[in-house]
Amino acid sequence: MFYYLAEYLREYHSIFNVFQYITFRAIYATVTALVISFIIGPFIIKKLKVLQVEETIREDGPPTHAIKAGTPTMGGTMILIAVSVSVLLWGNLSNFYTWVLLFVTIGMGVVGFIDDYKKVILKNPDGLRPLAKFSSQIVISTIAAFLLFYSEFDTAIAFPFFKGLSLDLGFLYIPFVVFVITGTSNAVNLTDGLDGLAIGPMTIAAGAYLVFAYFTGHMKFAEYLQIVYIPGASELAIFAGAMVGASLGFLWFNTYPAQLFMGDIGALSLGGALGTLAVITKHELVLVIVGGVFVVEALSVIFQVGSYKLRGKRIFAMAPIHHHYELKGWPEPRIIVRFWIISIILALIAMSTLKLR
Ligand code: 57M
Repeated sequence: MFYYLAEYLREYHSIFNVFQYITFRAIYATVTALVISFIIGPFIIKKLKVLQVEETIREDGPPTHAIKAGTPTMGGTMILIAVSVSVLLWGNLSNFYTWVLLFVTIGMGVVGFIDDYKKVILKNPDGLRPLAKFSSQIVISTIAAFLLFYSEFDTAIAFPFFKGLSLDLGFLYIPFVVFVITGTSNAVNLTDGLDGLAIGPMTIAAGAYLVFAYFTGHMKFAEYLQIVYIPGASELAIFAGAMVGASLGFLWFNTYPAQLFMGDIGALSLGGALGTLAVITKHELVLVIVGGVFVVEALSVIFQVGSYKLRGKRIFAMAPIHHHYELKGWPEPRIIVRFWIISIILALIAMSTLKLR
């Protein structure tokens, strides 16, 4: 909105030109989403308590979680509002990629909402059936993949660290995109099991993708860094900025001991958004590094289930891996902050791939 308003107002004063700059809008999209979260956070927490949208803690989990019973959940609503309003205010709404990203974020949010609604309001502990949940995620990411494919999006994937090495997947790019978006959405959901554990690495990853988006859509920087140039991708820096702001704002309330959980509505949508950002900025494989914490959490479940099925033995005391450390006796804040530290290191390594090629 401000982008268009400024286009009109700059006839009257050159100061309004500043609203055309992506860097300026990305910064203020971040600040706006943060301020929105601070303003609506307390109100949402109060409302969720009144409506009794509160977490029931599973009895087979780590015993330290029992005191978390009754914590308001579905705080992802706040994240979705903060991101969407900020993007609508600061984004250039003629940008096709912004709409693809909004579609995936809100679409995954709807799937998460149905799951949460069944669990929390209808008191059905199983929520949405796994097959229904998974197929809805596949449908959303397939639509996104087709939208990109038919907009003649580059179907080659670039390899970090190897200059000029890329692999054109052609039509196979569609299942690849579906895998990246659905996989990230689920990996973030699995990570969301301790206060601030998912939202910390999410803030850091969105920050890294803000940088990737800016460079990928900037012809000169893309040429200088020898990365794929995607015209229009810079605009996603505004979306990534809104994600950083909304995530920090949510962390304010979700930090240990949490006053609010994000629920599936938050985890699935943020994960979907991160996967889509990775696809459109052509930094899909780098996501394995940037989102290393999410990858390890998901792998711990895959290995645990695989090992149990094949050998009848567990690898971890409990999966996902954060539960393993809890059962080993690590205090919750220690696990959380150490995972954040690892995320920061991984994001720095990922960003170094811009030069190391
Ligand atoms: C969601 N949800 C949290 C909260 C959050 C296949 C299997 C590995 C699936 C996995 C699973 O169900 N994962 C998906 C995990 C839950 O958090 C809610 O869910 C939302 C995210 N979807 O926003 O609303 C609990 O996590 C804790 N929590 C916090 N702080 C937060 O900020 O403390 C969440 C957010 C909350 C709260 O206690 O209630 C969850 O963990 O359930 N299943 C598991 O993770 C289970 N693992 C397991 O069964 N492992 C097995 C096999 C299957 C691999 C094994 O190791 O042998 C564990 N989770 C629980 N109990 N709760 C273990 C048992």
